[in-house]
Amino acid sequence: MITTGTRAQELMDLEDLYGAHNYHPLPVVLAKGQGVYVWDVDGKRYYDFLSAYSAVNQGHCHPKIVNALIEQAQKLTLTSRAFYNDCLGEYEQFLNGYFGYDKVLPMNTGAEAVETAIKITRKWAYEKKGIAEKEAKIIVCEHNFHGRTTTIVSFSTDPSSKKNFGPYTPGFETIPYNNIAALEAALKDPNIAGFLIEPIQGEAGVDVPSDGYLAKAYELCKAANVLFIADEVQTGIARTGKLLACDHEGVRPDLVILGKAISGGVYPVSAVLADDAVMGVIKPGQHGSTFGGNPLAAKVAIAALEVIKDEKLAENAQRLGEILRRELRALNSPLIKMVRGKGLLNAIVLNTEDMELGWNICLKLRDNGLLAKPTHGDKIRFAPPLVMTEEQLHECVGIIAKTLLQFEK
Ligand code: IF1
Repeated sequence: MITTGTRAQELMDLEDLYGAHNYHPLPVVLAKGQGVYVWDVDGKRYYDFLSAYSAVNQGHCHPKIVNALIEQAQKLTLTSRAFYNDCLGEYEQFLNGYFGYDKVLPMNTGAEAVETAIKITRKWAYEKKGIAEKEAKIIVCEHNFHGRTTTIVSFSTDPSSKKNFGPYTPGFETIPYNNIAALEAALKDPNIAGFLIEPIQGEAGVDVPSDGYLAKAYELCKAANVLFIADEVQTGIARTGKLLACDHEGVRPDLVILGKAISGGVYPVSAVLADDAVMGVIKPGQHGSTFGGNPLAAKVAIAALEVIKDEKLAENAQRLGEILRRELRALNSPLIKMVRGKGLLNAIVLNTEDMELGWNICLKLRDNGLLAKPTHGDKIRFAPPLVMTEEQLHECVGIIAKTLLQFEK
């Protein structure tokens, strides 16, 4: 039964009545986005401190990216890869020049790109490393989040992501995150083909590994002839203060998985980057996707990546992230156990046993004009668009401070 009353309530009721209940959104109904702001259906403005989980690093509806979409949409949107088109080759050249790889395999969603990287790694294992067919294994980390397909949830350690989606895809070994000894031990298995890792674990609550962990892990993988596969879907595209999070440690992954902000949140675009020695295992007809690398995606992604460099968004994320963490720590709120993050990918860990507190604080942040989302009950992610100014950041810290005070006994 659709309840009458506010427009917002009507729209929430429609989702409840006609949509699968695969999400539990914060009760706010958004209708407009521009830069660091979003507006709800009643015209109330909020700071967006989630950035669609780091997909709108360039800010909502960035005019350069939207214009690229509109212009191409009036020419040619989709050809499929059955034919060539006048956008893909130039996009591939641009992307490889931008990130410094030989080849890109274009896909659409982050999970598709992760699945693509898994397929490439397995094929490389059999055809280049010489592992016996069907014996290849990929090391993953506890508390990983790489998407929601059945193969990806097969190696999730989160019961709610995994339960009752079996039977599970075999061929994955799980080790603790940020633990070199565990990786060293796992790499002794001659059937290991790759190590799939988030440079910072986002969904786990912005778990930043120790300095040097990525570099040491990369070194161990190289010594064991194992592919280092960086899932930069959430940490990439300047979010952590460098173009890629691996850049903080000078690590050049064998495979880079990109998504989200590669399109500035304007269109689903993802990609896997690798050099010829790895990407060369994929032959015509062995992998693909109807929309992968379509003209719209190509033009939107070029514009979105140009914005990152033109507006120096990595540098801004680096500078503002340091200010944000410093200011949050300076609040000395009894509710904050820890402030952690890199660039503008941050989270506070709450000092609480109450797994509802994160949600309740986010409801109050919403009332106070800032949108954020809790993860795992006691962590709240703070990840605004990278176009934020220092003045806006200070205003947001004020909103957070005011809100936390409303919960302090
Ligand atoms: C949801 C989480 C974040 C990702 C990494 C691959 C993917 C993601 C490191 C898959 C996607 C999204 C999925 C979205 C919410 C969000 C999320 F909370 F689910 F885990 F960011 F932390 N690798 N993350 O973070 O990319 O297929 O979604 O394009 O599922 O609710 P996708």
